[in-house]
Amino acid sequence: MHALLVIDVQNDFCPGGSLPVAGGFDIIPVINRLQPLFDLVVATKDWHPKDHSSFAVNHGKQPGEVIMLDGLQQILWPAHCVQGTKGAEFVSGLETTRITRSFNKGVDSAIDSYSGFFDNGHKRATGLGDYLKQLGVTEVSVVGLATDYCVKWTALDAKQLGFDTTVILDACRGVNLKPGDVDRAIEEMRAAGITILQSAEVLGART
Ligand code: VGL
Ligand code: ZN
Repeated sequence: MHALLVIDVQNDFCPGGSLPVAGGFDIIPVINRLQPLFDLVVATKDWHPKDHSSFAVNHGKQPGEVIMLDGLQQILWPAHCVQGTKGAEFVSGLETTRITRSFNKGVDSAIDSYSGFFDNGHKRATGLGDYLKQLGVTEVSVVGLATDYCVKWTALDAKQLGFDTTVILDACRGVNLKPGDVDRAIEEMRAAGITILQSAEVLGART
């Protein structure tokens, strides 16, 4: 069983949103084209309470500043993906009928959660890992937003959990808070044994 993991394809991460990732909309048709090739499609949503500790405004600070939070370095972000808001909804062009389940992350005000599997302290699981294992998934391909945060940490955790893990690069876009962040994320994933592909390679190999 090979699952496609669609990470955080939400309005706030696309142009016009509060934490826009350049080119975010460009990945939507790519993800839609990929979906039918997989046995299972599962999504995640960044799903923060309004008082979330990753929001700069909740500390009277500016986005981009870094603070220590319960022993972990935390980048402060503009408020984004607040539960129940338009910004937290899937981008409207995303095909959602094949998505069997969506897992919410970042729901605890006290800790951030870049990975779709665990919070940043690896203290609490979202349920995604158990769900995939119960269904007999052995391989995952990761797509979505953002390459250098939630895609990267989801892929690294997937690999660590024993899934054969691929990231389909042109079905992802990154924040690049610092120039080169996306390139460094790709190298980090490769070094961890994650396969990096382009969608054409996946579509070509399977159709
Ligand atoms: C993300 C920053 C803050 C992401 C989520 O989905 O990559 N990035 N929250
Ligand atoms: Zn977030």
